[in-house]
Amino acid sequence: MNRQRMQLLFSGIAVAAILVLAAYSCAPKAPSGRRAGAAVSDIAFAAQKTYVAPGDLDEYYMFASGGHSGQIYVYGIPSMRHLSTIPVYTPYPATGYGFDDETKAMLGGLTWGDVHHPSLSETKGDYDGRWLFVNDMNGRIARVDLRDFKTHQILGPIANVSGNHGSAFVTPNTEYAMMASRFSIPLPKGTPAPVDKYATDYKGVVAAIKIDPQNGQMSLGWEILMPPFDYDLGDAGKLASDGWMFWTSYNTERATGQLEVTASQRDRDYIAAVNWREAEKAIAAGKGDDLGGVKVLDPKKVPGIVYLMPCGKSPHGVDVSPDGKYIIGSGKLQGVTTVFNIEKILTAIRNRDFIGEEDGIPVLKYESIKDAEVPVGLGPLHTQFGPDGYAYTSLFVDSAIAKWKLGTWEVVDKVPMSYSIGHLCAAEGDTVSPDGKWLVGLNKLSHGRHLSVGPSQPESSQLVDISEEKMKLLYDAFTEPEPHYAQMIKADKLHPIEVYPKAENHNPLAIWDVKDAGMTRQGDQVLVKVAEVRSTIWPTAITVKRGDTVKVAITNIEQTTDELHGFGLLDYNINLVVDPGETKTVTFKADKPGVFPYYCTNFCSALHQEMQGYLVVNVQ
Ligand code: K7E
Ligand code: CUA
Repeated sequence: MNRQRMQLLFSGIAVAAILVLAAYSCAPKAPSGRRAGAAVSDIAFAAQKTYVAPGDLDEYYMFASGGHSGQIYVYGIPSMRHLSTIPVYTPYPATGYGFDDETKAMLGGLTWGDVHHPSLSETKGDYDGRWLFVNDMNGRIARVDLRDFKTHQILGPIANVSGNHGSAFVTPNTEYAMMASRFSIPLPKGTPAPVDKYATDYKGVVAAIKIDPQNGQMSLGWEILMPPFDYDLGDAGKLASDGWMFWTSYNTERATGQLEVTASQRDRDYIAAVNWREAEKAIAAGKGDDLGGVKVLDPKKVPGIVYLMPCGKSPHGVDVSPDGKYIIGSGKLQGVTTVFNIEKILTAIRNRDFIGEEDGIPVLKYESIKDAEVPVGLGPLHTQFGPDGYAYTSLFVDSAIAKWKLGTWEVVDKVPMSYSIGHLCAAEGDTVSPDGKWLVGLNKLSHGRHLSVGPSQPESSQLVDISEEKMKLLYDAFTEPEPHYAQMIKADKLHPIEVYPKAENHNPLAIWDVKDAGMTRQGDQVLVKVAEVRSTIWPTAITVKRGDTVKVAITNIEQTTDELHGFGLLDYNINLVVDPGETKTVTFKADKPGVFPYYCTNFCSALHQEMQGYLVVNVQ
């Protein structure tokens, strides 16, 4: 595209953005605080649809990314009530996460992460309710166990991956969770090279993280060396496309500098199609080279594992239809989304219908592999699916969701979003059997739709009813930054525990009788076994010497739902929360002499306030 056309396109986008801004800044508000314009019958309909009576339960869980807050937020759908925050990459004082020895070790000294894509584990392409995997930009993937809604493992930062945005998408039987580099760098990591050598000396990788089917434990599988593009989003093939993994990429110009200009020159970028089963075989056959301690396949030497599919300029999302037949990718500056057909892709590969190559990777012919360009509207980003052959595409620039039909490619409905939607999340909307019913738009702006809270405005999530032909906007909820992706699972697929059964606590430092609480010493190493039960912290006093290393192991000996106890030791910046039946440890150097109170931070009984004791640190 030449410069003039590009400027035209950008000014078109700017005009659209101004129109959107104008539309919402002028929207009048009724004096009651209720938005004017909505008919009472619409309000009554929406209220009835979303109302979950006191004591009643929601139908779905939605697990939403917390972006650079590093957390996962759990919502009930359709009420949109925030039920829980699952800390993953950032310490979270509310649950003591990142303060005890175990979670501190898991965080490895890093105190934030940028979470984008929660990925529920799947069996035969359907959510199975076992685990939730989630990426962090800093080359990591975490596993949350849905039995207790806690983070149990953080793997990484993984070698060679830089800027792990295209992650943590799982394959249909959770064989792998995938990763991809958004920011190509010279490899192995730690090798400096000037930025002007970007096109030749910088590389991206895609990485496959192996998942143990028994316990969800992750380990590094293998990687594939990729040209220095920015790999953005991925989705695993399923059914018709099982065994394939797709990633969008931008900056196939291999440009540096002001990327909004330099990386927008070509009319087409690529979707990389990776045959992960073939890659797995190649690794087993010893075809991987060691790079940074990882087995890495080079497509130049191992043909048949990667192909490039030309796609509209600077694509963002890529989404595979429930039957696996269609791969949908959108140039994010375009007015259409492209539908590729897996049969056509496989035929083109068989016929070697290539138009060139990039670092030894064949480039397929666009016209041979596409089925349709669907005129969804401006700025298509992400697509989700319903049970009836409908697809829902978010339109960032148009600030709307388009509903369209797979196969006929007809756009049948649009609903405006307030404002600037990124991802969207339909009920089980990226499985082999989507539920329909509910769709949540995850918007980047909320301006003017909530009581003002100053410059740091919340983001907005909007609930849309997709049970009928016409989509209906039902509800606004406001979220922490940054609502990238979310997934919605039927509530009855999860069976969380509410206490940790005593029989499962194998911590050697656990005690179950207050008589066993107390202190032992070996030189300057002090071990304190603590029992917490309504409404005492046993022992009620701990006396140590300055310079001692003190390890406190706290067991909450309750087996009653909701009876959490805390352990706050203010002056030493210690904050533990121990669930019923759980044992946690914290180790610290008693370097401040004096008397320091410790107390229970979780309101647990009428005498919660009495649940306290003293740490005495003697000078000698
Ligand atoms: Cu579109 Cu990181 Cu998936 Cu944000 S990403 S929207
Ligand atoms: Cu235990 Cu408050």
